[in-house]
Amino acid sequence: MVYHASTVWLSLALSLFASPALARSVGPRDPVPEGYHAAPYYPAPYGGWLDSWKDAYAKAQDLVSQMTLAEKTNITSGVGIFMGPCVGNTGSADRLGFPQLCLQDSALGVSSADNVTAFPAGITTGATWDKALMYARGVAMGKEFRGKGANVHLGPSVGPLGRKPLGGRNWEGFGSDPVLQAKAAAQHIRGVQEQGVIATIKHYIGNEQEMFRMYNPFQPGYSANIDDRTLHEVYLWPFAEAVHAGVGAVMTAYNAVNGSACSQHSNLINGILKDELGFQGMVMSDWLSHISGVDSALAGLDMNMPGDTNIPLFGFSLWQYEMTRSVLNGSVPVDRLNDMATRVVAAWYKMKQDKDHPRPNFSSNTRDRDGLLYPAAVFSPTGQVNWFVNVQDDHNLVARQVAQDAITLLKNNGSFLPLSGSSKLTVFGTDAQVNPAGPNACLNRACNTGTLGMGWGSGVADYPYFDDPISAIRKRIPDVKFHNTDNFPLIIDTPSPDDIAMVFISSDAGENSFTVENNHGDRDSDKLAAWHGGDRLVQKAAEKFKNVVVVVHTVGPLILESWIDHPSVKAVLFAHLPGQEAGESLTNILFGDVSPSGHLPYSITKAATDFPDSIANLKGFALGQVQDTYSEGLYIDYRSLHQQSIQPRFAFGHGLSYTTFTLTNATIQPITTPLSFTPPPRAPKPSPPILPTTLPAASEAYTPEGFTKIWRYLYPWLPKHEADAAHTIGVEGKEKYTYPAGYATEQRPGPAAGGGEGGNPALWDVAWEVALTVTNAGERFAGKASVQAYLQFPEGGVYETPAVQLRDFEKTRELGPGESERVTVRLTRKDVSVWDVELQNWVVPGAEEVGGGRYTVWIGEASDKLFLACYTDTGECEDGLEPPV
Ligand SMILES: *[C@@H]1O[C@H](CO)[C@@H](O)[C@H](O)[C@H]1NC(C)=O
Ligand SMILES: *[C@@H]1O[C@H](CO)[C@@H](O)[C@H](O)[C@H]1NC(C)=O
Ligand SMILES: *[C@@H]1O[C@H](CO)[C@@H](O)[C@H](O)[C@H]1NC(C)=O
Ligand SMILES: *[C@@H]1O[C@H](CO)[C@@H](O)[C@H](O)[C@H]1NC(C)=O
Ligand SMILES: *[C@@H]1O[C@H](CO)[C@@H](O)[C@H](O)[C@H]1NC(C)=O
Ligand SMILES: CC(=O)N[C@H]1CO[C@H](CO)[C@@H](O)[C@@H]1O
Ligand SMILES: CC(=O)N[C@H]1CO[C@H](CO)[C@@H](O)[C@@H]1O
Repeated sequence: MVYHASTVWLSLALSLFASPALARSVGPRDPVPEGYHAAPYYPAPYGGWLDSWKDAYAKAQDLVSQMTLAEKTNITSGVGIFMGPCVGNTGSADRLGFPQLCLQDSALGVSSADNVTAFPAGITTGATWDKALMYARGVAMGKEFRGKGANVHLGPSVGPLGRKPLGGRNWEGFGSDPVLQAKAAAQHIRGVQEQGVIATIKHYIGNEQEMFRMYNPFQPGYSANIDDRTLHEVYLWPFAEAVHAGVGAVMTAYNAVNGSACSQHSNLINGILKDELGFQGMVMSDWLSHISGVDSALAGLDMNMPGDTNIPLFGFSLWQYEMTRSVLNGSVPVDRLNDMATRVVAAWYKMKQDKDHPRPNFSSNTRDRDGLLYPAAVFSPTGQVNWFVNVQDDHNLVARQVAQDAITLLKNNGSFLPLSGSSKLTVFGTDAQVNPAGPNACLNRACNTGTLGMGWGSGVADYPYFDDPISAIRKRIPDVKFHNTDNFPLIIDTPSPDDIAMVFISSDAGENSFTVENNHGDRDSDKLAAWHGGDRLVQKAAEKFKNVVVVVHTVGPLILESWIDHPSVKAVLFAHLPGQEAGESLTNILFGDVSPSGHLPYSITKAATDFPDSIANLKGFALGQVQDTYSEGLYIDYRSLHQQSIQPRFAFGHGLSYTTFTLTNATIQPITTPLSFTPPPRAPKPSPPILPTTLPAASEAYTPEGFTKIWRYLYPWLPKHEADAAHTIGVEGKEKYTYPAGYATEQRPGPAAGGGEGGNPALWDVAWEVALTVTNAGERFAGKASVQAYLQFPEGGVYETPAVQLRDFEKTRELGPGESERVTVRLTRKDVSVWDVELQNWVVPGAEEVGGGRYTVWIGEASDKLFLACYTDTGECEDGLEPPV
C-alpha cells in the first residue's frame, strides 16, 4: 500500500483519531465462526540455525552485538511514511556502517521512479508457463531495483492466490493455483536475489479480497477463516516454496486469519513461518497495518512499515521509541529485539549488500531533480532527490518476450489467425490505443483509459513509454481503420465478407485505496463483464462483420458467453496485462511471426455461479469483523469445477497454438522411492549462538545531546527521564506486562514438519521423474509447447483429494515443424503428500506402509487435454486415454 505525497493532507483529516491509544493488543477478538481459532505459539523462534544462512548470521551477530539499544530499535522500524526516498525507509546504525534500508514497490517494476521498465504483471508472467522467462524477468527486475539503490524489492506477490475471480489484486500474482504461484515465485526470487536485492514474498496470508481488508478505528480487517489442511495445501504452498528458494523477507497481510490480525498472529509467524518453514529472514508488516507494539514483537514481527501507527503522519509509532521503552521496562525480552535486528542484518549480509550496494538515487515523492528530503515533515530541508539513473538496459526485450509468450489464444475457428499483411482490418475499442493523456496520467494507474497494461494501486510502475497495439498494427497495415470508441459507430461502411473487425476490450482491478469507475479495488461493480460495454461492442461488431478477432486485456477471467459462440467471432486472444510492451508482442502473434504459446492461469467459467458462493462473491459490509470463511476448502478454480462436474468455457491451462504438438514416448522413473508414510525425522534443531540478554543501560536510549529532530520523524530515542523510568521498571521487575494467553519464553525444539528452509528437507526429494517427447506435428508454423503435469492421488484412502492437481510444468523451446524436444517433469515427496492435521505432518497416502496405491501422473497441454498418463505402481505410461476430468 502506498500513499502518494499528495494524499498526505487528505490523511490529515483523520487527525481526530490519531492516537497511539488505538493500538489493538492480541487480547479479545471478534467472534469468528465456530471451530476457527488462532492458537497461541510462543516464543518467536531464533533465526540462525540453518547452514545456508550461517555466514550471514555470523556477520550479523557480530554487528548487532556492537549495537546500542537505540540502534537495534532503529533498524527494525521505518522512520515514518514520506520520510525518505523510498516507500519504506528504516532507521540506520550509521556509527557501525549499517545504512537506512530502502524498501520499494512493486512486484512488476520499480514503482514511482523514472527510467525504469514497466514489466508485464504477475498474471501475465504466469500465463507464459515458462520457468526460464519467470527467472529472466526476475533477473532484469532485480538489476533495476539495485540500480536505483533499493535494498528490498516488495515482491513477488502470491497472496492473493486468486481464490475469488473478483479479487482486486490477483493480477499481481501468477495465477489461481498454488503450484503455478510457487514455481513462478521461486524463479522470480532467485532472479532478484542473485542481483543482491532482498525479495519479499507477500501478503501472508488470506488476502483474497480487497474490501474491508484494513483495521481502522471503527472496524477490524476481515477475518479469513482457513482450516489447517487448506492453508497448507493451497495458500501456504507458494510461501513455503519461496522460503525454500531462500527469500529474504516476508510481508504480512492486512486482514486477519481466524480472527487474529496477520501482523500479530503468533501461530502464523512464530509457528508456521519461522518454526515449521524455518524462515531465517525478516517479517515486515504491510503498510500501516501495525496495530500493537509489544504483542506484534512477541508474535514474531521483525519490522514495522513504514514505522507509523495505522494512522500515519503524526509522529506516532508503536515501535521505535516505544520499542526502546518496552525493552527497558522488561516487556519485550532483549533476546526478541536481538533476534529482530539480527534477522534484518542477516538478510542484508546474505544479499551481500555490505559490498557496494548503491544508495537510493531516486525519490518516490517527486519526479523533479530537487525536492523535500522528508515530505511528511512540517519543515523539511530540500536537496537533490532524483538523479534519473537509467536502469532499463535492454530489459524491454525480456518484457516483450514475456508479454508475447503470455498471449493466450482461446479460440481460432478454422485457423483464422494468423492474419496476413494485406488483411482488411478495422479496429474498434479505446483499449487499442494508449491513454491520450499519457500512459502515466492517472496516479497509481487508477483509471482504465486506453490500453490496459497493468492494474492499479501500489503494484504498479511508471511507463517509460508505451508501445500500444494500434501503433504496432499500423506498422504492419498503415491504412488500418480505427474507431477509438467503445460504442459501435452508428454509421459504418458495409464491410465486405473478407473484412476483419478487431475489437479490443478490457477489465481492470487494483488496490482498495482507489476506486475506479465504482470498482473498489475488487471488481465489485463490473464483475466479470468487460468494462465500458465491451461485450456489447463485440456483439455489434459480430453482427456487422463476418470475421471478428477479439483482444482482451484483463486482470483475470471474464464471462464470454454473450458472444463467444457467435459464428463471426473467429478468434479470441487474452493478452492479460502486458506492461509497456503491449504492441509488438501482440502483432508478432497476430501476423504469425511466432505462434501463441500462453496458457490460462485460471479457469474461465460459463457463469460466475459455477463456483460456490464463498468463491464467487465478495464479502460485503458487516457490523464488526467481516467473516470470509473458506468453506470450499481445497476446491478452488479447476478443483472446484471438477468436484462439481462443471465444464468451464475454457479450462485452466488452456491455450492454442498455430501448430499442433504430440506428446509421446513417456517414461516414469522412480528416484527416491519407496517413500515412507511420513518424511524421515528431521535433524534436531541446533541452538544458534545468541547475544547477551542483559537489560541495556538506560543511557543507550537517551536522545543524543544537541541532536536536532525533524518534527514527526520517528526516532528510537527516549527523553532521559522516560528512559530512566522504564529502566527502573525493568530492573525491579515488579510491574508485569499482561502477556497474551499461551505466552512462553523457552525456545521450542521445532515441529516434525520443519527442519530446513520451507520445511523438512526430505519434502523436496524427487520421488518420480516423468520424461516425454514433445514433437511439433504441424507443417507450417514453429511453436513452443506447454507441458503440464497433474497428479491424481490413489483411489479410496482416508484423505479426500481433488480429482487432479497441477504439480509441475515445462515449456519447450521453439520447435520447428517436425522438431522434437525431450521434456522432464518431476514430483517431489511433498507433491505426492497431503497435510495430516492430526499428525501435523505431510503424509504419503500411497506409501506401502499404508497399503500402497497408484498415483497417476496425467500429462498434457491443459487441464482438459490429458490423454497421456504414467503410473507409479507399474512404472508404465499409456497414451490415447480419456481425460480423467
Ligand atoms: C484456523 O482454525 C482452523 C480450525 O480450527 C485450524 O485448523 C487452523 O489451524 C487455524 N489456523 C491458524 C493459522 O491458526
Ligand atoms: C536512526 O536512524 C536515523 C535515520 O537514519 C538516524 O538519523 C539516527 O541517527 C539513527 N539513530 C541511531 C541511534 O543510530
Ligand atoms: C513498557 O512499555 C510499553 C510501551 O510503552 C508498554 O506497552 C508496556 O505496558 C510497558 N510495560 C510495563 C511493565 O510498564
Ligand atoms: C466455426 O466456423 C465454421 C465455418 O468455418 C462455422 O460453421 C462454425 O459455426 C464456427 N464455429 C464457431 C463455434 O464459431
Ligand atoms: C524414447 O525414450 C527413450 C528413453 O529416453 C529414448 O532412449 C528413445 O530414443 C526415445 N524414442 C523416441 C522415438 O523418441
Ligand atoms: C533515457 C531516459 O529515459 N531518460 C529520462 C530519464 O528521466 C528524465 C526525467 O523524467 C527524462 O528527462 C529522461 O529523458
Ligand atoms: C544519493 C546517491 O547516492 N545518489 C547517486 C545516485 O546515482 C548517481 C549515478 O550513479 C550518483 O551520481 C548519485 O550520487
